[in-house]
Amino acid sequence: MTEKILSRHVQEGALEKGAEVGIRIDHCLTQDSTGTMAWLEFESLGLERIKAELVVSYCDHTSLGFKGESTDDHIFLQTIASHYGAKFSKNGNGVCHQLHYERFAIPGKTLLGSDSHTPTAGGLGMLGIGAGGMDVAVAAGGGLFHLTVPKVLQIVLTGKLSPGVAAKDVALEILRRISVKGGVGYFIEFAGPGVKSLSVPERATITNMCTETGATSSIFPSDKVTEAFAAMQGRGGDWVELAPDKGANYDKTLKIDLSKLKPLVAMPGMPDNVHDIDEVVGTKIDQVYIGSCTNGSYYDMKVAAEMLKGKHVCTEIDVIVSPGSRQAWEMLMEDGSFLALTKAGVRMIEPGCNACIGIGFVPGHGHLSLRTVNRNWKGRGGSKFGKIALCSPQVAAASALVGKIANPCELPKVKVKVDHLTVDDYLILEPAGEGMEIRRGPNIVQLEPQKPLPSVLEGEVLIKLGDGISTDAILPAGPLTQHLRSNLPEIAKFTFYYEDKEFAARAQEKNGGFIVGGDNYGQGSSREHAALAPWQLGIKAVFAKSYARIHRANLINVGIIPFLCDTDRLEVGDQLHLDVSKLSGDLVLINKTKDDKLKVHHDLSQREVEMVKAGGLLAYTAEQK
Ligand code: MIC
Ligand code: SF4
Repeated sequence: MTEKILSRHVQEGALEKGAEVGIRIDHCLTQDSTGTMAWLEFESLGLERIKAELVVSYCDHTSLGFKGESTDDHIFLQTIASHYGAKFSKNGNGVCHQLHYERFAIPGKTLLGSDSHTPTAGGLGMLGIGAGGMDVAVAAGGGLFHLTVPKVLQIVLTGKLSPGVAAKDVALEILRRISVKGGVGYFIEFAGPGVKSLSVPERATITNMCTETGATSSIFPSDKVTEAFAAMQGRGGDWVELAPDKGANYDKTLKIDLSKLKPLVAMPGMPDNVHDIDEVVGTKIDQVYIGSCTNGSYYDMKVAAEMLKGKHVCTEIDVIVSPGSRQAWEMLMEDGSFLALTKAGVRMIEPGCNACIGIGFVPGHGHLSLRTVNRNWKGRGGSKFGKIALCSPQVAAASALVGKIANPCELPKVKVKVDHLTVDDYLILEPAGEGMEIRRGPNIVQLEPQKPLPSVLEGEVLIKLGDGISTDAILPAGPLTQHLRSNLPEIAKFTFYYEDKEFAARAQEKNGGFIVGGDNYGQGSSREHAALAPWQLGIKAVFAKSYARIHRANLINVGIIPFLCDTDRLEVGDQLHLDVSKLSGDLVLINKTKDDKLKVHHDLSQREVEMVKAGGLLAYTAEQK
């Protein structure tokens, strides 16, 4: 399926595994925390209008507008989208990924989003890829998106989920088996007789969370189930079939028997810290949060409502429900679930990202919050000290009743069938066109121009980190920074805030320097601020053992070379010297402090080498004109 889609979109390079190709992008999406930068970058391209078939600017991450700066960001996003010809989804309408598969996704087409969970659209058979804002800006302007052609991992599903077991458990099972690194360099394709037992929202839960394996994208076939879902969305005409050819080859295959799965929980730390429910049942919790782009569908909410109807949640904890879209929100009102949840003691919050990135409901000291979201690493919920565990809406609802992790399979079965959906696009605005004045608050700060790479990089190692450093560790989201996403000089002050509060000040004082990471450096979000902020602080290069795909691309886009090397011999304070006048083959890194020489290399393509030499993607794109 992915080969078919790529072959219809490839415009540059040969479609061979491991080779770099440039593909045409049909749809683009931006959201409010990465979108302001993406749109400023789009503006700097000097185009009159967007050129991709459809671009939607969504507001969802800071929809509650708890700071005036975020409100200014929203107005900027609304007016700039309208000016350049993009649709705009207003605050309160829901989370970009859920909205995109509900209202816009088309099987077989490509979607590039400035958010790592863009593969959610794969639940409807669309090839969604997460990228940094600069890549999305270029694609929105009709430019190609470049990627290394991944291998394909086929996951064959058989059987059917048992009552109490959910699509989320499939996602957690995949993470348990292949880990947060197991998808790196792969597209994941779902196949097998079990596929037809899963609805589109259930499939979208799985593709959403395959992001956590490091996969470039993941996709389900587009079949009769997809067709019925598109028809319920009033978009029957958008449906096309998508299936693999008989005898198609895969690089790897994994089998999951849905009927054998049990409820699972990813305990704090990493999304692959997965446990059988039996191992963690009875663990005391302090909060339950049901929502996010992983589990925000009407079906998910309705299941929770049916489980809590006529009962009360435990008053020792807080229970919050935030549907993923206004469609789900309205339907919960129409069918009485909203009232049932409210009477059960649940706090209902408007559709949006909300607690998922720590906008509200930040867990307290030593607290454990049980959530249906997709990420649970340190700092994710908006504080360093609160912990997050991941589970299905079924586990969350069962646990909400007793204030402890509980097994939904031990409760009476609930059956939910969705046979109609309410469509309401009132908060999706059509563009007005060039006449629209772009309104910018003082927080919208234009990026400084990208400067060509010097021939020598010199400076000090400013920080040394372990394996699996997430973009949340590099640049935390949540209440600290969320309102500063459009203001790079200000947000840069929070770089590595939870790892080392003095980092930004030290980097500024020393006029930049180097970062040393471990394995899978930069895993997690597409947030290009995690590359832009170090760039703003004068970081000259990163040395690590391996990089997560999107962060690697973001570093290159801002002109920072992600070097590969054995980092064991590098320490904080080491003075380094690296001649980068020739970027071919191995380079010799001179450690002046230790009087040591270290071989370093990079895996940049020729195009990427040209890009870093120019100073980054924007400078390179300007040079190409
Ligand atoms: C996330 O879930 O980490 C985010 C917040 O949606 C990010 C985007 C961002 O940093 O704004 C993502 O997934 O890319
Ligand atoms: Fe929003 Fe959370 Fe989804 Fe990111 S993972 S898009 S913060 S709901």
